[in-house]
Amino acid sequence: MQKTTIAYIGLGSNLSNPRLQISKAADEISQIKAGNVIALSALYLSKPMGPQDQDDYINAVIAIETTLPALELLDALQAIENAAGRVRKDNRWGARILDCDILLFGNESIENERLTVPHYGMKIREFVLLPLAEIAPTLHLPDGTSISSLASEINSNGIVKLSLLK
Ligand code: A4P
Ligand code: MG
Repeated sequence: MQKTTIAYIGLGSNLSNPRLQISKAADEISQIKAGNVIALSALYLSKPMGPQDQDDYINAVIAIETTLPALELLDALQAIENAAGRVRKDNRWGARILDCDILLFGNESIENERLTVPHYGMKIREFVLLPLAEIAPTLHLPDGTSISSLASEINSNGIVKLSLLK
């Protein structure tokens, strides 16, 4: 039997109708072969981290169960980013149509030229921790840190959990 891994993916967008971009991305992720979506957080409206001359972001976290190895999952996510029209620019943390980051891949720690998992910024980003704690309150990082404790301690920086009607 093939190995199945639960992966958590952070989604972010602040261009070209961000709410639509995130719902489309979730839909496309559900169609990745060798994977099933097991949870999707609410959408969160967050202040931009990085340059402030850009719009607020919509963020969410999706959990999938997959038999793909991590690098193949990254390939699939980058194809989804590219299909959404993502243009990679040099401005660090600048505006983007769609960003799909692998936050966690099972309990693995991965470090190679294409992939760092757990994602390097996840412990200090409210727009990752709050949606992640919403769908996986009992989850721990490979180093044993509890996601719920990180989420309860982080400065929320004005993040708003959106209801379906808003
Ligand atoms: N890469 C390494 N590890 C990973 C991983 N765990 N998941 C490599 C995904 N990719 C990973 O990514 C650059 C390279 O990182 C990839 O080719 C992959 O091999 P990218 O998506 O092209 O570049 P990026 O996302 O612009 O870079 P960076 O530094 O990862 O940006 P971040 O950290 O993703 O931040 N503010 C709010 N409120 N919400 C946001 O979502 N996002 C950013 C981007 C800035 N400000 C934000 C938000
Ligand atoms: Mg990225």
